[in-house]
Amino acid sequence: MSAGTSAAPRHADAVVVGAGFAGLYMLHRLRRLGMSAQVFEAGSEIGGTWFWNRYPGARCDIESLEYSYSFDDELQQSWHWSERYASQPEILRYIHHVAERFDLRRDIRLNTRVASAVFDDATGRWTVRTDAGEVMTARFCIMATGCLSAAKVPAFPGLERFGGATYHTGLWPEGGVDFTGQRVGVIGTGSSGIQVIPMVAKQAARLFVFQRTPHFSLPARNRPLGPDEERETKARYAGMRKVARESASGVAGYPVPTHSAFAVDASERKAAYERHWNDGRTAIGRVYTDLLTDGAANETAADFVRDKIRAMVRDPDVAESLLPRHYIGTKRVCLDSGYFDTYNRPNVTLVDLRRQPLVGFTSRGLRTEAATYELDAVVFATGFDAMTGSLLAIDIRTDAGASLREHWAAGPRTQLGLMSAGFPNLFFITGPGSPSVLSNVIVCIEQHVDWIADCLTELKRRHHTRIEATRAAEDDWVEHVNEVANRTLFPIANSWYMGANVPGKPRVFMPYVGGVGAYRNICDAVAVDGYRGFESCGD
Ligand code: N01
Repeated sequence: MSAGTSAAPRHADAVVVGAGFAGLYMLHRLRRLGMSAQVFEAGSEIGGTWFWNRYPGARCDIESLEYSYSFDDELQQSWHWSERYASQPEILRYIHHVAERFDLRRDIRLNTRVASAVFDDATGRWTVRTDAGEVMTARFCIMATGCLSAAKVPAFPGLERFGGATYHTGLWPEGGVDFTGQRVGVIGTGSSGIQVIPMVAKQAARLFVFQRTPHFSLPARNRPLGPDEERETKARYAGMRKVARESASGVAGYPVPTHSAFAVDASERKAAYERHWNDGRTAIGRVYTDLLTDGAANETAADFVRDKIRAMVRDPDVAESLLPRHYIGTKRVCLDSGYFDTYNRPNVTLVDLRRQPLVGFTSRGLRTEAATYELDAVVFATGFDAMTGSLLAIDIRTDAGASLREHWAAGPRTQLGLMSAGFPNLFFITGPGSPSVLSNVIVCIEQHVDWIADCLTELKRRHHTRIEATRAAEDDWVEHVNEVANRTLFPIANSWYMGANVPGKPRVFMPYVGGVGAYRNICDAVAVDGYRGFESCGD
């Protein structure tokens, strides 16, 4: 049946929404369970985040040898990474390689956005409708929609009047963009802005960076990956992956803190931060045990990085504007290649929106309370409706009248980030309430996919067809997620982790901050206890 027809629905054991890292591995596992599956992907190609975020400078902030699948040893031994931190094109090539290697494409429908998913209690099946009108039913519906895939352009006054070109980093045109000779504005200085700004600066005639909140960023110290380093890492891959799975962040190479920042004197602290700075990783918040729980401890690291920024930016006034004020690590720490040095270029101007708030667009550019800026193009590096945006964009409901949008109206509610009470056989991969975005997400994806696959195997063993989170377990988990977050400095920051970047979004800390290894143990214990907090039955 072709998309766009109103022919009879097709049927599969499972529908998977999204063909990024999560959807591809889920499909592979479903096949190995002998289940039929259909993956729907809105993009014109597979890759998820790494398909959409193809802006110049896009690069992973976790080392390539760790930011990759671990489920197949031959795959991890045979794939060659060329750089310490892989660029977006290289990661996309890897994803394509995986799809070919495991023959995944034949069950993936591209250019197809899922519009709704409705659970029918009588049949125990989900009916999934695409925006082209195709209908498919499946026993299980698995959301592999990604945590950062609903790109967000704020409602800037006058945007519709602007005659120049506009781009969002998370929806970058496939053919690329040539800014040569242009006057370009970039709005946003989070991870995406910090990566794209140095690249645009090299090409454009003039670049104006419109910054509302400065972010902490550390030098990536990216470099080609030497053959010895690659060989040596691959020789100990099994052990390294195990350490990553049991670690707090899903990264084997991150430091494991052993004592408070105040257990050592200021010069020793500075030396430790200096080593970290020179090392080129983002995990500065993991140097001491209390950096993310104690404001005074945190300030020792934050001040260290602020001093580095002052030293890198020649104009002291510009440097002052670039100094972040939040606790370091409570918003994602960025990893950059020449970001702060970009402000020393004669063709780059920082527009500090805290000093001159943005009024809006004119037909020819942007206006602040202090000046107007004529621009040929504007890049929105303004982020995403994170964690819930792509899920709630789909109308997910049951025929008994439950709606996920209503259920999550005051913030996402899940049991372990995997399921939501009232929505049988609906799974989330790296859903809210799981470590996901606070970690090496591929480690979390593999853990969730494996957990779901084991759960489906257990259902089959029980001759059951339905599983659902209980309301009591969901309530307990939501309370636990909040309680653990409230022991840290995270909820203080106006971050997208808190939903603070989307007007009207409930202010709730969405990921689970208890650590990847600890979380895995909880999920495993739940399964060993006969899927405690879930109820299963036959039709
Ligand atoms: O988005 P962000 P992102 N007027 O939300 C500004 C991952 N990622 O796409 O902070 C003016 O962090 C906003 O300002 P403020 C990573 O997890 C990873 O950069 O709201 N400015 C902020 O500066 C990351 O955390 C990689 O005051 C406005 C920026 O836009 C996540 O994706 C690379 C505004 C948005 O920053 C999201 O990063 C890229 C307005 N109305 C992304 N609205 C790597 O692996 C928003 N802003 C390296």
